[in-house]
Amino acid sequence: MADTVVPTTDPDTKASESPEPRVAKETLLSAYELMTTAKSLAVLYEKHKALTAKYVHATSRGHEAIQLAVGMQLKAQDFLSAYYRDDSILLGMGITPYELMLQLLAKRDDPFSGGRTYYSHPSLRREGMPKIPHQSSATGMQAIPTTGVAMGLKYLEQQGLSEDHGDAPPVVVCSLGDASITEGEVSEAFQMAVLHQFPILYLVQDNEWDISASADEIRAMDATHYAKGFKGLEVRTIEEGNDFEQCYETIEEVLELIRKERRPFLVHAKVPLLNHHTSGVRMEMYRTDLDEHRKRDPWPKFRKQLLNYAITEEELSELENRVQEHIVAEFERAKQAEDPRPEDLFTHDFAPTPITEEKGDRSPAHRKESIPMVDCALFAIQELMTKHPECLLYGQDVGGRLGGVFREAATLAKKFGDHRVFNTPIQEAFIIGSTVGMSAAGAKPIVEVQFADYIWPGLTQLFTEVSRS
Ligand SMILES: Cc1ncc(C[n+]2csc(CCOP(=O)(O)OP(=O)(O)O)c2C)c(N)n1
Ligand SMILES: [Mg+2]
Repeated sequence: MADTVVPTTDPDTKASESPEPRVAKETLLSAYELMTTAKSLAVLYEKHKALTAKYVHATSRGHEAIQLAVGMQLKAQDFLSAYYRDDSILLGMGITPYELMLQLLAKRDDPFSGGRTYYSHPSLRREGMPKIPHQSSATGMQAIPTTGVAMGLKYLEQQGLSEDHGDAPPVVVCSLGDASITEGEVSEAFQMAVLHQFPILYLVQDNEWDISASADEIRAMDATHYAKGFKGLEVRTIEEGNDFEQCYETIEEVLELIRKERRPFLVHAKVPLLNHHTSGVRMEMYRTDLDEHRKRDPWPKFRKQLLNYAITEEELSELENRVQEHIVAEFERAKQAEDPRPEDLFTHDFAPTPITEEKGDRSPAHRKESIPMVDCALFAIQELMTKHPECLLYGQDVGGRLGGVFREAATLAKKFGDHRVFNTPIQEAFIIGSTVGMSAAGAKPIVEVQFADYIWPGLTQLFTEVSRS
């Protein structure tokens, strides 16, 4: 590969003394192929920037090792919230370079959005792959809906309503940048995840940058220290988030624990940022630390490790050439792919509703007395909860002790149990935004915000996440 210094085998290591890899060799070779692909995509997009920079995009360059470690270990039953820099997670779970390019170039066949969203803004419901609910590009906001997915999974498990996946029940991965976790919404999500012990992994990729603002300007602590305030959130810090084997082993251990013990984890991986923030915010404008970050490039590090494991130079060069030829050919193909048609504006709009006409009588003759509105709401919720075991109610003070400040949930907790009707902390953003994830997991949440005035702290979730889900 022309743009990289290729390290050679450690001269002190003879073939007969090659150390044994800690991760299976086939896995390492697949990961190397994917890492080479991710790196080559970034180089290719840069080479063709006159075209590609018309479409805003960020690449995973520098973050590949930790992302592949996650993507390669997700299962079809899992859920993922990918960040805009996570093209290596997508490659790791089986999305092809051609599919990524279709999104980059806003083509009609972009599998995520039919050409509507930026590169690496995925949403996916495909047989055999983890599900990715649609989310906005407002940083940190995804923590709430994604934690809602884990809350939904846990609820369905408690009620005996979940699908049987044997010893590998689903997990949820919520990917975040180091700067995004200062958003208040992230703290609401962490609070609920630890309070109720949800099966979720918060993956924080720490490159110490927030566009052009450096870590020391924008936060008093890193993710590892921040997480310490959330009792019950177990943390793994990966100092060398550029080391594939270390990342793979840590993620393997953590995912297994979450699958088994159904509780939240945070993995904090320290990584270099080797490409532009995005195609429009270019590194040469403000980065003075590039030489230091380049020393931590995961690609040459991985290559060197493979040579030490007695994989030959010829094998690696052959693989690299194959990848290079493939992505160049796929780029030509993607450029020729069809653009969206004008009429596509009206596709993927709203799901068709089965309810198209009003039935029944709003003023039945036999009903003489009027019923107070609050009772109507109570009876309606009761009816829904009786009919649908996947239906639950949460909000402030709706739990069994009071049953709502207007007694609008009186009797419900007694009838349906404390797992189906419960109090939340004072966090309207979580109450509203979590419904997105709950629904994606298959639950039917009904939530309450106590007074109209208190809806404002949750309105962002309504606009950024609920409206786009
Ligand atoms: C709510 C919101 N505010 C601001 C932005 C603009 N923005 C886009 S990326 C970014 C930096 C995020 O940094 P980090 O989370 O560390 O991710 P990195 O790009 O470093 O991988 C910002 C501020 C946004 N997308 N959403
Ligand atoms: Mg960052």
